Amino acid sequence: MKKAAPIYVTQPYLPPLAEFMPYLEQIWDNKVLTNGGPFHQQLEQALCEYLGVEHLALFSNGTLALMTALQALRITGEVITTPYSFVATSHSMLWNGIKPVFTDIDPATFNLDPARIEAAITPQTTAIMPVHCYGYPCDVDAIQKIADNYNLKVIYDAAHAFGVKVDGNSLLNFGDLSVLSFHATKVFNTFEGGAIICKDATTKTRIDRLKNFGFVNETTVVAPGINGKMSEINAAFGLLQLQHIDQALQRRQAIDRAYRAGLAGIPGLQVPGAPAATDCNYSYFPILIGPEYALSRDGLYDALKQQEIYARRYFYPLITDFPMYRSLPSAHADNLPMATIAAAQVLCLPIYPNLSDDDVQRIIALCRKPV
Ligand code: T4K
Repeated sequence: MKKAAPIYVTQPYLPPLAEFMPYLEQIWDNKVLTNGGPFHQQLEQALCEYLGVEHLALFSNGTLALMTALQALRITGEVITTPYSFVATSHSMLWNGIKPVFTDIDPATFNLDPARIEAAITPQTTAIMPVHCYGYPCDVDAIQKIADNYNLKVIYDAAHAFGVKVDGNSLLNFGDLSVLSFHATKVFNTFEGGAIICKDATTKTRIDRLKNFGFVNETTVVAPGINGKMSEINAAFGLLQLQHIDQALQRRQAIDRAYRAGLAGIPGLQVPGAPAATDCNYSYFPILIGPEYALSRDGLYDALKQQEIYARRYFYPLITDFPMYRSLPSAHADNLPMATIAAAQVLCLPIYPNLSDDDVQRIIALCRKPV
């Protein structure tokens, strides 16, 4: 019998190569490779329309976009954030000389628990950087209330939240800024890429300058900017991806439904979900493995691995376990009991448009009977 191909936690969606050729021909003809060329302009416009946001600045990746978002709002001192994320969230602060202050998550959403934020505010606090983990919306209203009371900025790390809506409104419209990632592993990818979403033209201009070394024109530099520009190849690919995104999201939704049906009622295996009134993007499929399950979380991870199914423990270890954060007082496990449990229990199962129904059923069967 033919051996099954390995299955990874995700696989990038790629449209037919032939559809990309005309874009490449255009780039080869006009010789504009970067620095805000025509595809870059078109993709910014197209994404604003698709996502339902006012202003969007493209970046070469999500991490540079996070770093620039902090610069754009002149954030200093301390920023309250979550330990339950990809390490880029808090790395963006260290690169800006900012001290991250970690607070615990709400186990229902894996996102910052607003009830924990207030106690962590000090005179040095200038902002909150929550993450819409797995694309599950943060409690945006409660977070905004705290921000308003204490005059803090809110920058959402929305790397997982492409296309997510709450009550029909884009999740990206909350807070002062939101940051997307278009990395290969994301729902919408441009190979590498990212974006900052902002609400007014003045901020957009500042962000555009910051991502281009601070240049205003040929001879004027107004800020110590960086090179964060998205290239024309990436932007062209994004335009093509956008034509396929609805189909890709539908397929993700079908897989999500199949998993939910197939994994229901297994002792010790919980399937969390986004709050009602959320239009999800099905970017990840986290499950929680409790003590009543037949194996430990790592036992299931290994059992799947033996079958060449590479689920991932997003997010284990917690950011606060890494050496550059470990010694911060807020990084102590006693301060983060819910995040600590989530990091020990979560396993993200494979989900991506090209995952076949047969493979989904095979993964379900293995989760049902792992030994
Ligand atoms: N904030 C948050 C909350 C984030 O999750 C991320 C990124 C960021 C900020 C930063 O955004 P970027 O600067 O990346 O735009 C992956 C991604 O590299 C990372 O982008 C992502 N979060 C994170 C959650 O996941 P790894 O270390 O798990 O990647 P890797 O290479 O192990 O990929 C996972 C699987 O995907 C592989 O086993 C196979 C498959 N894969 C991967 C790549 C890169 C492919 O099939 N093709 C590919 O090209 O971090």
